[in-house]
Amino acid sequence: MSSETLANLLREERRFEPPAVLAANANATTADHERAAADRLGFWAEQARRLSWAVEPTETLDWSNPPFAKWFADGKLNVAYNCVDRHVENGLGDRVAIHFEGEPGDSRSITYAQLKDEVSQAANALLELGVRKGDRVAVYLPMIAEAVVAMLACARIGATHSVVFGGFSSDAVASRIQDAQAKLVITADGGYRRGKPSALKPAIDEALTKVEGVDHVLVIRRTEQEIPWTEGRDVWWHEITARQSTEHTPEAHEAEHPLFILYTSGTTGKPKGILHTSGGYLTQTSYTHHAVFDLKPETDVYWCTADIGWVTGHSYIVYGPLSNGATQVIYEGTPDTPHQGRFWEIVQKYGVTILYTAPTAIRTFMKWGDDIPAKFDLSSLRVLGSVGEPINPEAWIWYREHIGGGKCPIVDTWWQTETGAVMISPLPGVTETKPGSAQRALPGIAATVVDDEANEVPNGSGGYLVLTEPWPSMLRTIWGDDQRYIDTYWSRFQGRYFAGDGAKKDEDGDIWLLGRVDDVMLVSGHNISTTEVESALVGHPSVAESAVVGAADVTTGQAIVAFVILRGGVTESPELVEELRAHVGRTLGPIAKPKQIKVVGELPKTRSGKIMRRLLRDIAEGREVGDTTTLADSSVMNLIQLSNTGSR
Ligand code: 6R9
Repeated sequence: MSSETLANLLREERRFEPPAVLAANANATTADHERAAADRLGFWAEQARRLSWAVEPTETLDWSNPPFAKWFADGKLNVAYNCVDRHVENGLGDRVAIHFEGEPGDSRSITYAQLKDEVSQAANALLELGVRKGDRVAVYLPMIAEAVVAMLACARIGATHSVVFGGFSSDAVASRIQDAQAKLVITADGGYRRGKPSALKPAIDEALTKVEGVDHVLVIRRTEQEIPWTEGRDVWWHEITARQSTEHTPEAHEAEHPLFILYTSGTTGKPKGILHTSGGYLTQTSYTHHAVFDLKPETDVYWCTADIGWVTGHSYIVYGPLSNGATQVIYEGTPDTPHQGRFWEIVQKYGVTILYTAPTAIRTFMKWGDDIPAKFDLSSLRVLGSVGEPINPEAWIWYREHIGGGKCPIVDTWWQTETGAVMISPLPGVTETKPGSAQRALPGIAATVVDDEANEVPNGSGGYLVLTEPWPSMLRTIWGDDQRYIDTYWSRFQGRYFAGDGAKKDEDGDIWLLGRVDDVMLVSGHNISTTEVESALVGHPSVAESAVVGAADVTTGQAIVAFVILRGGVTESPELVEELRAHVGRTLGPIAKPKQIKVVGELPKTRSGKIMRRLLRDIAEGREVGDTTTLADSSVMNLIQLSNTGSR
């Protein structure tokens, strides 16, 4: 990286006041930031009291051996008890925990009392299969309610789960099973995707030809398709759970007991097993879910559209919402099956009040057209969330108008697998929002932007996002590799956590995320963020989505190459491409004008919706395309390469 930090090109002046009705009764208040700033550890000790502890912690943070943190170390609790049993004990057993909606249209509502029985039976089944506290269990499932039950059953007995995206290849599953030395795998025959059953178990069978140490495969029946079966190793979930008691006494585990490992692919090298532990993680997911989404568990219906295999599914489907006694929707399938209004039909059916989704989904809905959500009653919605990528101002405005009816605050939540919970976000009822900005570190969190020399940048400048104090839900290490944990996160800027994202502070000191530092382009000596150029392109009425990369260029070092998807009804022409280049020039300045613009039908994305710019760079530089194993749909690259041969 050159010594010049990220350019600050985008000007976005729109502002939205918090709605008065919401502000009057919001969970978060303007005083929270000040209170936490005055006594950060006291603030977190107070938040820890949201939970039920078998042994109350007397210690908040032990940072005597940085960067290895211990939070609430002398406390003991059971995470599953906190997410399920205590609500039943508090008389809320009849409250719906999960409204499950299958892709084919089957549905099932599960109360907290039923969830307690199912989690207890699953915990007893794991014990019968020889799983013990400290063992690792791999979970490879579709988006069904049993995925939640499986994770909570592990947490209950102190087994550490490692959820792998259903849809990752058998090689990806094998390497993750091996790295964590999982003893048991929980999978399903298959799940429904795009209108048909899609098999899962064969990938596990293949993975298990490559790794050792897995005693049993526990198989949930979902699609009833034919699957291979290994006698003695494979066990049907419905058979083993049916014979278990619905009683299971939860043991209290140490606050620092490993709760889960979740692998992030990163751009290079072996996947990193991000380790999260129990007490601090649950404290911060619980608090942030309460404050950031303004959850009122008695009346809200919450829906996070993430997959369980992404950290968002862990923190904001399982642990945050359930620890708060929320009622939530879980949807198995794709947003366009059987029609493009499926999400809005679900919002209408359940009266969803809080919706949490990703910019990639929002841009897809924009592309499909305003008339689709307009056919449904979305008036129940009151808070909208975004996560996974920077949200372009135009997508933000579209979300607000066409989904939120112009009345819902949008919380643009910045965080990572590594941070475990939301770190930077507006607070509904408190923050005056700015389209495209995650704005401010949450109470109890310390974030800033620094330059190459680790100096904090002044307002109005860009640089690297860092976290300057430990936080309760921080990763504790990379599974089995403490040195890599130190090198990756704590070495670039001494004593500070380096997130790997570029960011800028605006004139008010609010934070705008600019994308991964690895994706930043260096054009004629200027660092330019992919996010800002993409936002400018999506700001043009003809463009639905875009991805921008820097390709090697003899004169400018790197040249900006943009891939764009046009909105429905717009046709490609050389004039349009010229107009788009001019539009970026007008919006951001001549330096940011793309040298080339390629019109494509799809963009390569991971299962959590992140654009894999690395692959587009391969195309832009005429290289063979690299590793595509974490793509949601690997055929996309062939399509882009084909459409590319025709362009200049
Ligand atoms: C939760 C999650 C982490 C990376 C992160 C950043 C990007 C996530 C964002 C955002 C801008 C937001 N990211 N939320 N960028 N604004 N609101 O996505 O975790 O899959 O580990 O990805 O995602 O680049 O560093 P994970």
